[in-house]
Amino acid sequence: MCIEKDSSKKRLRIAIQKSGRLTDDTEALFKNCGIKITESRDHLLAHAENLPIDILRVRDDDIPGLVMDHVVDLGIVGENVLEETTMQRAVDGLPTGYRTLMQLNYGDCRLAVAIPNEQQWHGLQDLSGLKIATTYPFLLKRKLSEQGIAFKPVLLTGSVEVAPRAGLADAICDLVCTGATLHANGLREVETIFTSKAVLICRDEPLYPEKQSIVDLLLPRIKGVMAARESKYIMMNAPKSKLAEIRAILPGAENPSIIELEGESDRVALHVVSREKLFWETMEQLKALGASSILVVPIEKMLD
Ligand code: PRT
Ligand code: ZN
Repeated sequence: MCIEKDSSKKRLRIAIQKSGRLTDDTEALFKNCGIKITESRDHLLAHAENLPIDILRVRDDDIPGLVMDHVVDLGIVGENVLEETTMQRAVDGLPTGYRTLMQLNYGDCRLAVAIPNEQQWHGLQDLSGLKIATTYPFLLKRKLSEQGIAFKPVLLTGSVEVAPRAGLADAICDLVCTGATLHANGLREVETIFTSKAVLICRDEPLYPEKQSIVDLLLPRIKGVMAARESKYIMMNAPKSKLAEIRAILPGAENPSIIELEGESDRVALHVVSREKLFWETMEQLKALGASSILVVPIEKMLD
């Protein structure tokens, strides 16, 4: 009992989605942050080998509540689920406190209203009095009541996109990523209700110092992993006379390193980290300015 209590003070507990759209990216993020977990995904509770971190694998819908009820210290969940659950819990009189530590660079989607292709659309007012199938009644209600629109929610936790064809609803409000699901079901997207990404959240009370120090270690690592994913290391040889023009077209680049090229007085090597994607068009512009041997290399880790 004593040991259990002690370890709950020292080991940081993080809830993540057990199996779903956030799982691969979350597991990859942890791996790139140097968190070593050998236990398979079937384990509800996994212990990191090299850091005092325990991972709790659960359904995404349970993650906000686990953080708000102080069962875990941190959680990774989509903002859509977080906002919806917060509103539901407020109505149920349950605790709703949490802190967002960081928005992450995956899990992108939008909650959107879609209607059958053949139905006309003039604006949100068209939804007045309609039956709308959704898993997110609170987010939808918040948006529509801002416009003074009353609707009839049809609560579905899955297969929302078949509701109009099945005669259960006139429209739907569901998560969309590529839009392929809507298209395949004869629906068209007409209004975005909420845009979402995965977020790292923390319980709203101070953590034990041991746990806080792990969070302090983890946050710069997560930032570093995300920055690395979005950055590229660019190398090229270029004429000295064009350096200013070349630097001007490199997106989000910091000061480059300029290196002498042996045996060449008018050309140098230029190395730079670019914080944005480098498109073919930019590479072609660089080439037109006289750059050669242009290399764009992925970065694995980054610490500012
Ligand atoms: O079992 P568990 O409850 O944990 O998982 P789940 O089935 O409830 O959630 P899951 O794994 O589908 O999604 C987890 C989170 O990923 C969501 O809460 C969002 O934050 C995020 N996310 C990102 C998405 C999508 N993209 C997404 N496209 N969640 C769901 N979808 C579904 C959508 O509901 C629709 O059925 O994908 C379909 C549409 O995709 P497109 O690409 O055809 O538009
Ligand atoms: Zn879910």
